[in-house]
Amino acid sequence: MIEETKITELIVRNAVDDFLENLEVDVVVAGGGPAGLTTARYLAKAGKKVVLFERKLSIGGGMWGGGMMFPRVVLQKGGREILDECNVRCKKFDDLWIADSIECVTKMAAKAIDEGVKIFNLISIEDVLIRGVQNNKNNKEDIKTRICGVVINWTAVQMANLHVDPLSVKSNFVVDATGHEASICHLVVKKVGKLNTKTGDVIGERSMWAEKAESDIMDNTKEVYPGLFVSGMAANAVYGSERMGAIFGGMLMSGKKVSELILEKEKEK
Ligand code: 48F
Repeated sequence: MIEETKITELIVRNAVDDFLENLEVDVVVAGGGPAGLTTARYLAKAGKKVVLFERKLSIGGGMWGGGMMFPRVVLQKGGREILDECNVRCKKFDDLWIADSIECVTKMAAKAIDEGVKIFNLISIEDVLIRGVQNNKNNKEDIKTRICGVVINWTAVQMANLHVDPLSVKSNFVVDATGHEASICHLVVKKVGKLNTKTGDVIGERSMWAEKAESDIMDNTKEVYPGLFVSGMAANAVYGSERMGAIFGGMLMSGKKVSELILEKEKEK
């Protein structure tokens, strides 16, 4: 017999257990687009406990729509190699590859989940946790502020503009993979302090120049505030580089790079 209340109980208990298991993690990834999914996958593969929060109902960000809703994305060699690991089929044209954007999102997400990434959808990061930590072992007075987690709420609460207090998740690192918006960096500037950009602010992305944008993104992928890294389009938006349109290699390679930077930092600890 199928009892409605049993269905309810199973759903609520299971979801709450999952939530409680992820209150303290190694890395929080903000945003489930191509950069966030790649960052999260590599970190989980390296054995880190990773939780990814996606504001929308579906993960995949701007990848589903390909270029102007033609469901294809273009990649260079480095991006294609990353997609190969997710078994996405790519066709070669000279020194570029093309892939089906729907196949990309579904297979990248499946691979990330298989590696152990915990994805929560319909949750928005609306603030960060910040603490003072001792910068120098020998000097108790030398304190620097550091991001050490996120403040979250249901997206539906935000959309309805309801006055409902949020909850928090602690992490060693946070990755802003929120795309063009760079929403975590914006809120850090507003509430916490200056980023390590030329102006201390989110500089904002420039007009389209695919080649330059794809090369700049690798330099822009870094720690932008203690404990906070940027990955994907957010990196170019924060440091004032160009956008690239429907070529996605940079998103994937940036995602991979940020995972390597975080793993190096973890070793230093
Ligand atoms: O926008 P998005 O796909 O960013 P990305 O991974 O890739 C960029 C490309 O899609 C494309 C491009 C390629 O040339 O330029 O635009 O850098 O994915 C960002 C995700 O973050 C979510 C948002 O819904 C999207 O799915 N997001 C944004 N703000 C928040 C968030 C937030 N505050 N909390 C949780 N998720």
